[in-house]
Amino acid sequence: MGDFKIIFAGPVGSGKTTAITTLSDEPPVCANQKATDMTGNRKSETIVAMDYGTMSLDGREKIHLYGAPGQEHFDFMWDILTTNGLGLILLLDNTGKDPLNDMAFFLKSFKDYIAETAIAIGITQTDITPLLTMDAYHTKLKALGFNGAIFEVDARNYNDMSYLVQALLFTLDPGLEYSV
Ligand SMILES: Nc1nc2c(ncn2[C@@H]2O[C@H](COP(=O)(O)OP(=O)(O)OP(=O)(O)O)[C@@H](O)[C@H]2O)c(=O)[nH]1
Ligand SMILES: [Mg+2]
Repeated sequence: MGDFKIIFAGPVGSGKTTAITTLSDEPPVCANQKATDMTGNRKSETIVAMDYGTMSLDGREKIHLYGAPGQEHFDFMWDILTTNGLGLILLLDNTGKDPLNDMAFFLKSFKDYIAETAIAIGITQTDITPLLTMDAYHTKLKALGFNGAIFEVDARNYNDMSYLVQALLFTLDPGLEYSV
């Protein structure tokens, strides 16, 4: 079997870069990373329009982890990133202005991809303010006509994130047991 590819999406600050950093075996290539500028007189920081890391599945298969840039003006990247992907992990910031609306927006933006693959949703920052209950997210997800697992996660926590990846893989093939 070839390598797998999972896409992380979600609004600005929802934890995509953190999640990929937490999961990645190798130091990830991240957005907002300082790029060395040889000439020294151009801007010293550049935005890489995605995050990238890898993790191994069962110590064998490699999963490529891509973070779709949160800002909408990078949405042209989303199609490119999803090509041949295995599924989507949507991260939503529970302390955001309107996380349910964010959910609707990202489900709509990635609907073709989700229809072809699978989705698992992680609600981050619930340790800061548990504003919305998981029920509210489940109800919204159903109302929008989607199925998928939803978990409270801390993007900084390896177990939380690996559980979310496993939930996505399980949705794709309930017969398979992975140990990530
Ligand atoms: N308290 C808390 N902080 C979190 C959690 N998840 C992520 N963070 C923090 O939230 C901040 C934003 O996370 P990022 O990973 O940069 O978010 P992002 O989705 O990559 O944001 P953009 O790249 O701007 O779209 C970081 O400082 C993380 O450490 C969480 O569950 N709880
Ligand atoms: Mg980021």
